[in-house]
Amino acid sequence: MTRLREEDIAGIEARLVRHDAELRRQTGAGLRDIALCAASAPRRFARQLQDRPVAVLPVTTGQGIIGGFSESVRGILAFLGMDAFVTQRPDVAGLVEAVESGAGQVFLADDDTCTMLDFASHATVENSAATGRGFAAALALAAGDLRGRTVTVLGAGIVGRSAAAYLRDCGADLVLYDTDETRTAPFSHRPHFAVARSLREALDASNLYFEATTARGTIDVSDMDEETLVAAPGIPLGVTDAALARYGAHIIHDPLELGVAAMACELQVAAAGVLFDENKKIG
Ligand code: 2YC
Repeated sequence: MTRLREEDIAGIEARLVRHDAELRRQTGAGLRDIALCAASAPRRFARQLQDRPVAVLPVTTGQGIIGGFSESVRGILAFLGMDAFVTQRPDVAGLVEAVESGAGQVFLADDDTCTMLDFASHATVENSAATGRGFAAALALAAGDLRGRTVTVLGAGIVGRSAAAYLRDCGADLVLYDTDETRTAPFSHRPHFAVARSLREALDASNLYFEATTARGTIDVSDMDEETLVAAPGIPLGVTDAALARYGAHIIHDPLELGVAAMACELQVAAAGVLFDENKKIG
């Protein structure tokens, strides 16, 4: 999992309104509606997001706290309409504080796992898979009807594979490419999936790109035109500066917002689903 740097997330809270407006221009939907699509959540869940406080818990293990990370997560959750706060203390003391303050959910991340948990339902979500669905939902909204269209997925890690599954459910055919062939091998005989043997072949297969690699400059200005759409969760951004300068409006990217928003919406759906089932059992 790529570890964000302080400079990657600086200014997220201050530019949330502007980023939401950019997402609306690119996809027709704002951050929260994209996340609700990623979670396959009925519109009624929009209300569900606001029912219990969420504690964001700094974690000092491993490489330690990333300056601004917890505050950025809190800002994103608050932007979705959730009652979110950062605990005063980190680690175990922070968890005690979260529980004692009546939080219904907690968001925390160490160097290996980034998750959001719901106490009542025991539901959990994980950042990478949710990020894949968040960016895939944005690409699907921007592209319109994906049935019969091909999407190229660059990078077949958890994010890329999660996006590929979501985009397949939207009716797309997928072309996957990864430098590590063991990651794409499982897809080579799956209907509606193809594995590209080179980056060039993958880029030539479509003008809808999902860039989920850890490489820089995967997509260049010569790979794009006015019809191209790119969803790029990869950190660092896998699009060259020249491509960004010329086609920035066609490139959906942020370091944390869509992933956290998708996690939050998926957790509400999962938690409500469990509680709904339990109510059904009780009923
Ligand atoms: O500040 C803190 O609490 C740190 N322990 C947070 C470490 C997050 C490490 N993970 C990442 O930087 C990225 C994020 C996009 C989420 C997943 N990986």
